[in-house]
Amino acid sequence: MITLLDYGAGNVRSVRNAIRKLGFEVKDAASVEDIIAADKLIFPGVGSFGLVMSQLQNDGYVEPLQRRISENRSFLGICVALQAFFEGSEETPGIAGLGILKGQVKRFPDKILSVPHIGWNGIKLHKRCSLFNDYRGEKLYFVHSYHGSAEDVPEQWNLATTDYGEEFTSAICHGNVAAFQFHPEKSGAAGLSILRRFLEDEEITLSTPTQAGQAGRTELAKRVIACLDVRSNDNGDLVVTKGDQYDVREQGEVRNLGKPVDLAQRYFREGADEITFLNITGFRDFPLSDQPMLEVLKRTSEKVFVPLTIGGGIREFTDSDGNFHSSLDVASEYFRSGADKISIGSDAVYAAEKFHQHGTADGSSSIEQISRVYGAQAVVISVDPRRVYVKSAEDTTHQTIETDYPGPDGERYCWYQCTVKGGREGRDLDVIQLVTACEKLGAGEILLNCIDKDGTNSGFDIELINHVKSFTTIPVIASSGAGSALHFREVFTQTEAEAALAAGIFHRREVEISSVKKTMESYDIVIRK
Ligand code: 1PR
Repeated sequence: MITLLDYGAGNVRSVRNAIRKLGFEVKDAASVEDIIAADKLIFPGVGSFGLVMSQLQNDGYVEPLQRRISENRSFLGICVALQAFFEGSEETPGIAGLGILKGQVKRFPDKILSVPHIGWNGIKLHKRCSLFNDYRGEKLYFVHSYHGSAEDVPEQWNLATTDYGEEFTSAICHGNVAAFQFHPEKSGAAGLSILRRFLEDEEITLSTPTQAGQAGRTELAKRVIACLDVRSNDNGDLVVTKGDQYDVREQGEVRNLGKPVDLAQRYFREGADEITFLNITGFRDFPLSDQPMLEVLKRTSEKVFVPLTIGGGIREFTDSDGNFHSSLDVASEYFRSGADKISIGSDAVYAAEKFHQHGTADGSSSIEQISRVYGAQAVVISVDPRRVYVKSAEDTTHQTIETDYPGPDGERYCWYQCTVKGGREGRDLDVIQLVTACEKLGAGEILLNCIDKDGTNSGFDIELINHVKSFTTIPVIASSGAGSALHFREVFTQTEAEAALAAGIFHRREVEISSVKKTMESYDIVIRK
């Protein structure tokens, strides 16, 4: 029986599912006695440092946890739970951590790096540790903006480090206490093998320092993401569909390319680094009444152990009984159902318009609300832009680019207009206004679609991606237009995008994820194998 320290702040379902998948029962810690008596205790830290620590304070768990750790009793912390070992964090100054390790948790420098650090990176093990007996050096999944510095961790605790700009602490271990910055429950088979050792072994054994720490720098892989646009067809069945420039109907019928859970499982098996679900009619339906979508997420997270993002309908809503639901309520329901990140489309456009109108943030937008509780790394902005051609840059107040692909009347300039409601309505906001506002409001990643390219198989809009990349420091997922493995090479060699997403070519089995990765590797693009 494994005891889980869950205070309901995020996607703890995935950890629970991973433990069950490995054949163990899970029980929630409900009292101080549970923290003390637990045979094995897992603490999946989700949310901001301040939220985690104040929740522990409120529940009276700080002292029992410190005692458990000092007595070397079986404990595994994940992500923010590793950061909680330090004295404090730049994320929430003034809030004390557990103080087991000296020093402050720091933010990655976003002047020189894309922050958050999202994706699959390596680890350098500095000791032999039984938790890693079955580990074969695979990359593991990280998602965080803050980190413990390697130099703050004493030798007796230092287990693994990772490079992202600087060398940071990715695993600590002492006695039967361990904590990881990466997510074993989201790191595919490699992560599950580490988790299995923690669950199965009586004790953790640590031995002599290895030379591995002397090895070269670890590298963050470029991610390949499979996207499932989901909606009900005319019979009311939830199906994966795919449009051409957002038109998903063919001879009047919604195109049906498969069942969401089955397809997600297939992509997990085939090596997708992440899976994204977009509830494409979410802008008009109230998602919490859309139980099938929540069910899809719950069932997928039982079988798929890589990150899941869900988008569509993340906004505040008053239901037919007059009950108000904040966008945070909607997002929380998705997180509880197994989402690691939520993606906001239309509502991000409205928030950015308001931000530019008032010149400041007032804390009320969905982005701010969700980011405050779950952290920026859990908030993706899905952008649906389309090109608007102009004869010269002076013909518009919007940020233009000079394009190599002129418009219908030979126009050499264009700007990218943001749309809402699945591309149905264009707004007086350009993509740069959108991403700069959303970054300030607390978004952690941009899913950059392109209506002109969507479903065309003609390749990503490289000009758009470079345009956006030059204005933002948060990671960008290139999307729309992938037609071949070489298009992934193109996007990763001609832009700084951190990830590339495709839908149609994977659904129609025109290109396998493995061949995309093989092609990328042959051009020396770092991949997760
Ligand atoms: O506005 O917050 O409710 O979110 C709605 C979400 O649904 C947005 O993320 C929006 O992008 C998406 N969406 C709405 N309508 C459509 C549609 O297709 N009719 N899908 C739609 C957008 C874009 C991609 C697609 C790639 C790759 N799909 O994610 O999967 O373009 O396709 P390809 O590789 O086949 O070219 P809200």
